[in-house]
Amino acid sequence: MVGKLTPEERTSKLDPLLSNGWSVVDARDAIYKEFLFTNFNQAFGFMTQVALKAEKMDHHPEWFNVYNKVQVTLSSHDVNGLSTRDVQLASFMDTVAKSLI
Ligand code: HBI
Repeated sequence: MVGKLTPEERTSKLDPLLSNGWSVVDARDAIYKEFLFTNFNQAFGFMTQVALKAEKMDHHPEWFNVYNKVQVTLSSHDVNGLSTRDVQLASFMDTVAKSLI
C-alpha cells in the first residue's frame, strides 16, 4: 500500500502542482483545483477521460461539476491524506485539461 507523502515528496512532487493552480487543503491534507472549460461538453470530456484513468488506478477524485466548471479535491482515503496516487492523478488531470482548453 502506498503511504502518505514524505516531507521530501511534498517539496519535490507537490510543488510543481502548486505552481500549476493546485492548492493544499490543510484541514484534510488534500489538494484542490478548479478547472474552467469553454463549455459543458469540454468539462464532461475531461471528466470522462479522468474517470477512466481513476478506475484504472483504483483511485478516485472528489469532484463537483456545474456546466463548464469542475472543482476537484484529491486525497487518499486509505491513508487519510496525500499520497503519490494523488500526485499522479493531479498531473494526469492537468495534462488532459491542457489538451482540451
Ligand atoms: N480513491 N481517493 C481515493 N482514495 C482511496 O483510498 C481509494 C480510492 N478509490 C478506491 C479505493 N481506495 C479502494 O482501493 C478501496 O476503497 C478498497
